[in-house]
Amino acid sequence: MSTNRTFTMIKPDAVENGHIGAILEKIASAGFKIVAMKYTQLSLRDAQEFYAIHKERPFFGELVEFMTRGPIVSAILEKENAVEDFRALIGATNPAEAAEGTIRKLFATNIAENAVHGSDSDENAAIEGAFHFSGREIY
Ligand code: RTP
Ligand code: MG
Repeated sequence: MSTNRTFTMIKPDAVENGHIGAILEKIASAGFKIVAMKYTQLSLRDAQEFYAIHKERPFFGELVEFMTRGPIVSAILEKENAVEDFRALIGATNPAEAAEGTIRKLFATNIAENAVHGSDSDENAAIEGAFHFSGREIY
């Protein structure tokens, strides 16, 4: 994957609350092009592997339970400076600290159920995109 891509998930809370359309609209308006997308549900194993970096954190069990409790939308997005610009668009992990107009400020429930994921580096964007999509699913 080239460095102008990032990976995102619309998390179960945002799906449950009916925010898929509004979040995709924010993403498109910010200039991101969708190059892969699916509506899916993570298995326990998927979530444990995806968030393995957090496995020693106290919130790991809660995070895995949350991320597997319902469907998500996963996508690979393309734009110049994608990783950094997307993190700016989603806002801080804790929506209480997220800037006005950011996706988490608008749609997140709390620090744990925070509506969206965004890759934190080009390297992780490539790893996470490849975890969710085969080469044939990326356009
Ligand atoms: P993400 O990876 O989902 O884009 O979120 P992030 O970089 O902003 O935050 P990170 O530190 O990577 O945490 C991953 C996800 O774990 C949940 N979390 N819960 N209960 C808590 O204190 C807590 N802290 C983090 C959130 O769902 C967070 O996005
Ligand atoms: Mg993270």
